[in-house]
Amino acid sequence: MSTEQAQPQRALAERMERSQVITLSEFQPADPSSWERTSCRACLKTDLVEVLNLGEQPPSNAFVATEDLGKQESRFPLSLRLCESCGMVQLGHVVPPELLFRSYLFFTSSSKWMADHFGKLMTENAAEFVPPGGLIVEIGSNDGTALSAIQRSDVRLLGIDPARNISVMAASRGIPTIAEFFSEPIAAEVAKVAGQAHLIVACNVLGHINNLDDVCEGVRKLLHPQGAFVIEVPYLAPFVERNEYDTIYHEHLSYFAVRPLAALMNRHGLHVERVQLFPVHGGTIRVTVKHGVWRSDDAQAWLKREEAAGLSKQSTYARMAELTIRNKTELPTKLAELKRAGKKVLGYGAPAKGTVRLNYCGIGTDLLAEVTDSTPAKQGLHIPGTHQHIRAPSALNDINPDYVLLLAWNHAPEILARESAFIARGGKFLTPWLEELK
Ligand code: JHZ
Repeated sequence: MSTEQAQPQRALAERMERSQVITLSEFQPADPSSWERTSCRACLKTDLVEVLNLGEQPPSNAFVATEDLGKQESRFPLSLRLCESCGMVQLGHVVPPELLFRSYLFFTSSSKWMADHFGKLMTENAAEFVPPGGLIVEIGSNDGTALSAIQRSDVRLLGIDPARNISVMAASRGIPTIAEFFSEPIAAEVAKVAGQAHLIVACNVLGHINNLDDVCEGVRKLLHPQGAFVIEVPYLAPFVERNEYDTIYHEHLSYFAVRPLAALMNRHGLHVERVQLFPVHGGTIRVTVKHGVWRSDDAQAWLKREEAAGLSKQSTYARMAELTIRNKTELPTKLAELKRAGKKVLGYGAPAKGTVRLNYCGIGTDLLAEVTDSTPAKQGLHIPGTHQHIRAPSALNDINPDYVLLLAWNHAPEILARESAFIARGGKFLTPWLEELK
């Protein structure tokens, strides 16, 4: 960061007190081209092999306005690589983060279940690690949902998130937010102005960051000697076992297992202390990291399990590639059959993963005309690439479909509970892997 960009940081402490959005640099129009990364994000070696290729795809959250439907959309390569040296699974190409994250249409508050999950994470970890007067920093704080769950008035809160539109929402609910990408210089500046943090939280954001060394250095400087860095990331094991290929998109640069994550932390004087598994986003690990370089018994046990599961073997991903290719035929075939049988189908949810699934499988508006989504900012727009119109959830009653294709499959329990009336009148929920849910 240039000195010029660092200037406004002088006012950081005051603006934190006034819960304002803190913008450290002016938005630079993004360079619209992607670039290929040839070294591993975790160990920096160049032993990367391609294990799955989804072709050229549009950015999954680049929803299209009706007036822009005729215009050309950007597409970037989407290929998954395995590091044969440390077992890190990652994307081969990087789309400029300015393009993906400055204006963002995913809101943490869009799922009550997730909001409760993150709220619990914050309150439990604040109770365990943060003394009165302590600082809690959230990297990728989105709309402030998680931080605002903290009811204690004796701690200080700070969010850091590059999305300008969402930082404003967080600030309006009382969460001071630096509207920037987390980086080592920003972390160092926060430590200087506000002191070190007893708790740094990063949920579903580490995978979005290309330069993980920079993040770890920032955390090393910002984290109090007795503090904890709590990370949540979708876990590689269920990703492979359940073939969650639709979670491969340009935003997700890394697909974490404990082994490469622990090695990465060790390179920066940090270590994995505790690992917990949660059934969110198809299977998520919460990893507690602290200062010091050693391997906890907990981390060792996870490493053994990962080895037994073959997570760093190419053959594991060959099976995943087979299932992915099969889904590319089976899902459109099923939708075509339903259409021929005169059945009405509506998509449920416009998550990033829905964009990947529809584009990779080549499902256009002929096979699936519309989807619903509860996020007002997505309603009225169209899915990138395949152009399904996104409607408010009330469309379910207007259209009264025979089948609902559950694109937001990770929220199945919450959605099925909400749509019990639809199920009671004979409506069917179909997962993208063609399972009928009841
Ligand atoms: P959802 C997100 O991916 C965002 P996405 C992010 N890229 C990330 O890293 C991963 O999670 C892990 C809607 N919805 O959570 C709201 C309904 O319509 O699967 C959302 O648009 N009705 C940071 O985008 C979408 O579905 C409902 O009842 O794949 C869900 O998106 C509910 C519960 C949700 O995230």
